[in-house]
Amino acid sequence: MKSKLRVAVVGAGLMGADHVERIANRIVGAEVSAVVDVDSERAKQVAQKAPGAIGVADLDQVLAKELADAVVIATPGFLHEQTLLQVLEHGLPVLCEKPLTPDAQSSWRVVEAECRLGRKLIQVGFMRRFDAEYRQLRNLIATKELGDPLLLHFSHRNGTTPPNFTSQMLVNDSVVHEFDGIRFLTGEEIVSVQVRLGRPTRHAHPGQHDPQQVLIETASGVLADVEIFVNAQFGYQVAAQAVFEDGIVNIGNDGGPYVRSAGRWGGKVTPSFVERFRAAFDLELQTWVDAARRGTIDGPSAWDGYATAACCEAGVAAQQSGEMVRVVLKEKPALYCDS
Ligand code: ISE
Repeated sequence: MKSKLRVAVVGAGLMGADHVERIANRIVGAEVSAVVDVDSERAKQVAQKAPGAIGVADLDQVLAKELADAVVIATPGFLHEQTLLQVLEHGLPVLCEKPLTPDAQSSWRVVEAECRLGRKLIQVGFMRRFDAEYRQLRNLIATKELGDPLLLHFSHRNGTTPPNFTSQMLVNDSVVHEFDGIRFLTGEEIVSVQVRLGRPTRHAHPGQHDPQQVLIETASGVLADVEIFVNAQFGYQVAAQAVFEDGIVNIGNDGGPYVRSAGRWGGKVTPSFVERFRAAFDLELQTWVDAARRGTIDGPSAWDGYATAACCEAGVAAQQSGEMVRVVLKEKPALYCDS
């Protein structure tokens, strides 16, 4: 095994820079060898966070010179397919931030390319699977300690969104996490999605409907509802309540110190997903690095990326029609049947 996995991080925006800092400071067995961004100045600036890393505008240069053993993709979703196929051609392990690609058809092309290769190299960045409480809830479902799960209630609240955050993005960019989360927690595929648009907040941007209520059903009939509210003002919150035959489980409650001071009591709300999921991101990256050094992945696969892309497509169609839309998946290739 190599002493350190040399990682090229593609995309030097918020998530890319966060991963560079994480790999440089907290991940064992890996180092950032290159930061790639069309804006080469920005790439160079972010590369300064990681000793020895170069900043360049083109991934080709890095791959041709064999400067990386693995790749993290943190560019906007519409750029993922091309980069994924390019990295697969070089046979390198890759951690691709969600979404795998923006639609089911392109995600399926990625799945097919990986199947032709015959081994799993793509892990998708669904970090909630690495959150301690998500894992505990999944375990409670798997062991049937509280009987069968019947209902899942999710709250997904962001403080604010930029003006270009469209109504479709509430599903594609935000609820994509609950689609994967439900699949992860229950071990089942999602079969239908419906979206209800009620009274919007005055804080919504023009053309953006916020909040939305997304109703979801799994193959065995578990019913889930997601409140997605992306201009909730107060800060960030991702929480869930699972209703079982023999009990109720809540996760994602505010944690941290409970302070009494100046005539008030309480704690702090996390401002964004970066802080809320810092530990999950760390574990996700460490798990991916450990697996990549063995030439494999250990987390959500390209199939999971494809299945959630199909749910998002159904979700956007449901937003537009107001109807319940069925999620139809292609047959799961043998490569993914162990997960
Ligand atoms: C963002 O892209 C994320 O991935 C966050 O986890 C999610 O809470 C947010 O709504 C998305 O915009």
